[in-house]
Amino acid sequence: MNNLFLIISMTIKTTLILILSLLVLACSDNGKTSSLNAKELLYNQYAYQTNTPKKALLRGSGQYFNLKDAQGNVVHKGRIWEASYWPLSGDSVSLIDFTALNTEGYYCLYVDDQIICDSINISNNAYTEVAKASLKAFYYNRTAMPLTQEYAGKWAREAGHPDTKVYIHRSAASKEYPEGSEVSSSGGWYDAGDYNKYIVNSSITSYTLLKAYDLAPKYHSNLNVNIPESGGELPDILAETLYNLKWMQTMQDDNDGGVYHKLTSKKFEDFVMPHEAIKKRYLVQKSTSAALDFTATMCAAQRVYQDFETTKSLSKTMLSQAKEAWSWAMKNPSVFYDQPSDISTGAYSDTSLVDEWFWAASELYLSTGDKMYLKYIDENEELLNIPKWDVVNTLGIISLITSQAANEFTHLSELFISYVDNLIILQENTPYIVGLDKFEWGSNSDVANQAMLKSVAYHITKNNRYLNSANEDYNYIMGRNATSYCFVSGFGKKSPQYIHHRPSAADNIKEPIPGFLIGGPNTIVLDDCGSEVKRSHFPALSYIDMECSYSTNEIAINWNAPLVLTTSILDAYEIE
Ligand code: 9MR
Ligand code: 9MR
Repeated sequence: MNNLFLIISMTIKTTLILILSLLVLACSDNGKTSSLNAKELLYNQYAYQTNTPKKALLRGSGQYFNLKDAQGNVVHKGRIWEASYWPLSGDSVSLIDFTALNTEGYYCLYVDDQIICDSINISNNAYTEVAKASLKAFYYNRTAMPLTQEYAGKWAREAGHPDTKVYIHRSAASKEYPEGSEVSSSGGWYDAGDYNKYIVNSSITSYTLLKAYDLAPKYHSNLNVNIPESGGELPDILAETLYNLKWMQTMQDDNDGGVYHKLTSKKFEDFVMPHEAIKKRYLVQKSTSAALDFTATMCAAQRVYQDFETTKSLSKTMLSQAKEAWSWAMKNPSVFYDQPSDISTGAYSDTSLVDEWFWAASELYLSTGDKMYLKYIDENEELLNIPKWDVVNTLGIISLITSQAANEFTHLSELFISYVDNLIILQENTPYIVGLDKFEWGSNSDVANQAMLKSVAYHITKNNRYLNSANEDYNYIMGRNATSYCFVSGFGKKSPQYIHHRPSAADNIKEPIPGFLIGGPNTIVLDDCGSEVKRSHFPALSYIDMECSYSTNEIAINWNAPLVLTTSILDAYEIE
């Protein structure tokens, strides 16, 4: 009897899995054939900014399109060009260009007189709310303090992880702090959908937010995102970043200047609220990469915070801590992070530190003016690339070429601009108008980081071409991509609902916490939701809005920061 029941239930389960797989397959790789006659518009689902290029993409064919306003008047007509195929998405799309339409409003798009979409928004205000929400997202990821209703609205929650009592892990034991010693290392942001805090990733994130301020100080001085510090001396973006920097400062061992790589539980916590995640936490191994990234970030911070009364003296401490960390790295140049066997959380390990040396030396030079650092800048110069947690030399270049010492580094400015020009060529030659030729874990952050480089290129050259190109990256993120999702939680007609983010999953609130950029499509881990959930093998399409998909649907501080930078720069330069 039991066996019979088992066989029947297994048959039902297998049939269900088969149907589900067929459905998923039909919506992914085979979508090409099944949607041959269906037309789908891929577009910025939030808003196109007036006076910028406005492009959408059509899946499926058509001869011509027109746009009608709310009264039903045709306000724009255009031809639809032949579709082009992209091997990374496995489908073909045609360009729909309505750049010439510059009147604010909501429009309906018709292809060959058939309605395709009724909610294209053209607005003078296409960036502000996204800039604010993506910055506010950092507040929602704060550790060690309650999020009150006044600031967090329905996402108010109890404080999690005070981290006033964490333990020295075996890998971090020293004479002064033997294994098991209790220390305090409070504050900062959760890294991502998990509850740990990692120096390497905190560094690039904090730096990027500081750069967003540095490129548009006036804009940020007026941007209020309603956090507890709003209205104080510091602009919100600097107050928010300081919340994390102060935690980073506690990660240095003041006996030797070394910096612990991470503060973490041994294993990832379950999907529970922060205050319910109470596994013991540890300071784990000092590393050279942590020391160098810490050096760079503290120097960049020192130069920003020295201009404010309330943080003047703190900024001096930041610089002396940076120098201590640099000295430690000089004495310990090859201490690569090596994940201890009893720890399984994020590793952020890196064995190629040329770029970290370059970045740290660049920032030290800018903070001290000491020519001895020039030697390290010269020795460690590398080719430009898209910034990432383990590829940071471009951050050093950005600092040098946007600094008062920029005239000493004109060759780097030239290299930088020609690198960005090539990104634009790639973007212009890709059917999806995005400069990606591969999809990594966090592919959306590669798009956002490209937009950051273009924002910097605009800052240097004042050539609109760079802002227009950054704007195309923004349009990709807001929905004009192969998955047809708007990748920022809380925005757009179709956006992620089940992000891999423990508080969003455990809070019993239907909507995910807004303002988070999800990692986005890639094929690096295809079975994070189990082998029965099939994802597309085409990397640009390989995304699933399920909580289990940590490789495509997680959020992370280092992915959000370039979105803050780009949207705030696009917004600022509209009004400045
Ligand atoms: O939740 C974890 C996420 O933050 C990480 O990015 C990811 C990759 O390291 O791992 C997630 O945790 C998963 C673990 O790796 C495997 N078991 C399931 C965990 C939760 O989905
Ligand atoms: O962003 C990281 C990505 O480049 C790596 O391929 C991936 C696997 O190691 O880890 C990502 O970082 C995760 C970190 O390890 C733990 N917190 C969540 C991060 C985002 O997924």
